[in-house]
Amino acid sequence: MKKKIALIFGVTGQDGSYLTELLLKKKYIVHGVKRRSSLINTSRVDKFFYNNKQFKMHYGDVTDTASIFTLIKRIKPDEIYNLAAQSHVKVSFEIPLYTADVDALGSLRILEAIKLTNKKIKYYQASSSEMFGNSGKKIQDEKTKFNPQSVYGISKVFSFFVTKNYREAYSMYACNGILFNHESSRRGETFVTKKIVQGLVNIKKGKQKKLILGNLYSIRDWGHAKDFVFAMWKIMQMKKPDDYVISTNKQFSVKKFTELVAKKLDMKIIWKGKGLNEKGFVKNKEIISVNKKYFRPTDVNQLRGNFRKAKKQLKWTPKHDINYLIDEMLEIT
Ligand code: NAP
Ligand code: G4F
Repeated sequence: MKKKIALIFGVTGQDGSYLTELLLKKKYIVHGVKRRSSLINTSRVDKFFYNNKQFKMHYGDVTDTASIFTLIKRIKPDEIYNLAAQSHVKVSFEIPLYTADVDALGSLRILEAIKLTNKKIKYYQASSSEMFGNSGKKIQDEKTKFNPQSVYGISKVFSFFVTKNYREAYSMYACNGILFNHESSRRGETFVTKKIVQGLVNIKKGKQKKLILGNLYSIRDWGHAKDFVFAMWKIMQMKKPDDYVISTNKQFSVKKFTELVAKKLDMKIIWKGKGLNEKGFVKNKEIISVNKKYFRPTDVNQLRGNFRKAKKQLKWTPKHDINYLIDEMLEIT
């Protein structure tokens, strides 16, 4: 039987590396798109697939329409996963136009290339719970109204609707995974979970004095990236394309996540003070403080996803809980 061919935009990221691993196990030929950078930025994939003949990388960029067309024409993929994004919400306040170019128009460029090249190619869009923003609902699902709080979230809403529109207007297999936060040992260092794990491990080893955080009271629904890329693949194997919330339906504050990590490192945190003066002490030594530079002009207060539709239709449930997530992150930090 002919092997399926997948093309992944954003292959060098956290999800790109887990998805590559999954698709190679499923006997796909995987093509990944990497960006040119002055230092090597492919460590997440080189480490695992460098010598794998079923895996190939190509230069490209979702801001470069010609490279998208060229790759799709040359590779002739069965499935395209668009994971490419300026994925940091806080950074989207600092480089909003660039963020919109990549996160909103990038998706449209790929969809248009599919439409003009071969409408049978399936398309996955990496949509985000940031689209819900401050929705006013305690639990969010596919029917919850979007109220995004950043250019990142707004760009993802554009991509969500453009994906739905190409599905409806051109009968394309185009679908959205609305993924809630998912983490792993491969998570980028500036996202809060990785920053906390790395910071506390370094403090424990005496390599770092303090961990400086922003909004400790922000609440997220954190899953494991391994489970979430499996959901991406499942979404692409359905008879009909559709949109699905992927989450754990459990939520924790940034403060609670910090306490859970500290406990596993045998560090008991005593909190003192309030607001910007709140500090965390271990054995009377100040190890955590708050700085306004890590706050966003507008933040999403709380997220908790209802994955009932994915459970029913995709037969998907998350396999790993927050304890597994923290253990894995601690083991490989
Ligand atoms: P990530 O680690 O930041 O990876 C993003 C990927 O996009 C990287 O490979 C990056 O390349 C690439 N990229 C950035 N700009 C690009 C451009 N102009 N052209 C081509 N590629 C570009 O993010 P992730 O956590 O794996 O997330 C994957 C996708 O899911 C993203 O779209 C993100 O917005 C979305 N998402 C993530 C979560 C989550 O909690 N992780 C939740 C919901 C949705 P470099 O390596 O060169 O930077
Ligand atoms: O880890 P974060 O930066 O993730 P955020 O903003 O929720 O976005 C991530 O998840 C989205 C899905 O909901 C993805 F679409 C997106 O691509 C990305 O993967 O921040 C989580 C929370 C925020 O409320 C932030 O204000 O933690 C708070 N926080 C508190 N101190 C901090 C910090 N965030 C960061 N990055 N750094 C801090 O020091």
